[in-house]
Amino acid sequence: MSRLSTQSLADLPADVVRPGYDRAQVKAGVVHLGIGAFHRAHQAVVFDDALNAGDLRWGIVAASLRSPSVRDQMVPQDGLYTMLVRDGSAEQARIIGAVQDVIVAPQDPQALIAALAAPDTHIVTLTITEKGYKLDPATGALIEDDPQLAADLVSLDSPQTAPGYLVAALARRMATGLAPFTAISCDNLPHNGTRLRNAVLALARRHDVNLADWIAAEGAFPETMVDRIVPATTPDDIATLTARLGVEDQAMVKTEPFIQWVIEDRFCGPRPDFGAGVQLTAAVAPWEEAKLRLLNGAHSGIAYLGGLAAIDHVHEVLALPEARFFVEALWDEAETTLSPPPELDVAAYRTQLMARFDNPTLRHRTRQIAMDGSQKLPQRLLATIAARIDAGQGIDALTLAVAAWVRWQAGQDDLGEAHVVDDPLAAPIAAALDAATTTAERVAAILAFDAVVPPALGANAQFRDTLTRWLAILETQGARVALVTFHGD
Ligand code: CS2
Repeated sequence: MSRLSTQSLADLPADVVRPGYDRAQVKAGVVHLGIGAFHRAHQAVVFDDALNAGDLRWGIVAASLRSPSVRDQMVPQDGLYTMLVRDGSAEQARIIGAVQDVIVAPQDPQALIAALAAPDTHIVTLTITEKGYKLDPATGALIEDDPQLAADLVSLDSPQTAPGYLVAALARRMATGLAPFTAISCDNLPHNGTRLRNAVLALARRHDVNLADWIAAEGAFPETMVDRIVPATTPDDIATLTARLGVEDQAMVKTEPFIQWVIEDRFCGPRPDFGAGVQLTAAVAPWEEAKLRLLNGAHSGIAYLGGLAAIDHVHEVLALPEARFFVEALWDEAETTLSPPPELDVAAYRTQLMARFDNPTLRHRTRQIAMDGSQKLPQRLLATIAARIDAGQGIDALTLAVAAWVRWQAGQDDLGEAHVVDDPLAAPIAAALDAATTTAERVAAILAFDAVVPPALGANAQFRDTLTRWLAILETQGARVALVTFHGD
């Protein structure tokens, strides 16, 4: 079967939307670190919109920081891929042409540094997941004993981390008299721009104080909130699309109609005239907090409770009335901790979120969301719980979600089916839990795990007691009973 490519574009079915610009004329104004499905369905589409609007400065050179798989999917297709937008019934296909090249960083670190240091590069976007920043999830300090970061602290000749690449390239830009690029973190972290800036400045300072001062003065690290649900592509998705296109597209992504990118209006160089889906604002934090605590908080609760109950997809979990009740209750709790931006109608946002979760054609797997819980829980659930406790409020729903995460660490669902706990801290968390013999001891072990649970919260009796109660039910009776119990409470 031949592949999607520049050559096969003309033969695609008429209803497939194609790039409306001459790809040969496009300059690479963007370098992206961490080219996964989320980038292809979110930021790359925004830059593709800019190209379609006639501003040809915004092609993307993308990098994979680990494996060659995305390069092998995309380069034989001339960087082209299909974005399938599924709204629950209909499906729209659009070919995105913004990605010009994919570099596999470990195979060719110099190519990535050169792309980042190129005069045409004005914007660097990152989707490197929470763990890619090499910052402690609870405190935000650099994790100096992380082996890759430790290597970058010694030498940046062949960087190992995303902050390492940025510092190496910024050093070259300074040396060649270029301005820095605007570096935009697109990961689901509170104050993601500040975190990225902190990681870059801390690393730069260890190599060259002048460089760190120059980056601090001239660089820009806007805060952002990114939102679009992008389930991992399955072999079935590819087979169905192949039948529709008549050529195979190994790099396709599937997503929902909704897209939102709120960006702090702080650029140190050129940017496109952003179109649909993008809002520039002075204050991103209230947007980020609302999204993390409502969308992502509920997602994690659904993922662990649904995963334990052996339910594969988000919309299937929400087919249970007790699961819907739990999500609404979690939102009731989270909502009181927010200072939403004036433009955000929280009631309408919640209704819209439930409809997005219900989308039956997305098939978003609970196991995909369950990944990396230790990196996600602090901002999605634990900060919300701490705020509720400070305000003298109840934490029942939020804590049930945390208890389900703890239970997930045991590596078995309620039917006895084994799963891999995909998390950078899986081993130390498992060791701490294995050493405990009772529910109360397991709770104590988790509460003492200060890379995830802030010490003040770990010492709180209300949290400890609520967590113990839910974990006991999960351990003895499972997630379905816990949800029914919650409903009946
Ligand atoms: C999800 C997010 O996998 C996860 O942890 O909660 O990827 C979520 O789908 C996006 O943040 C939606 O914008």
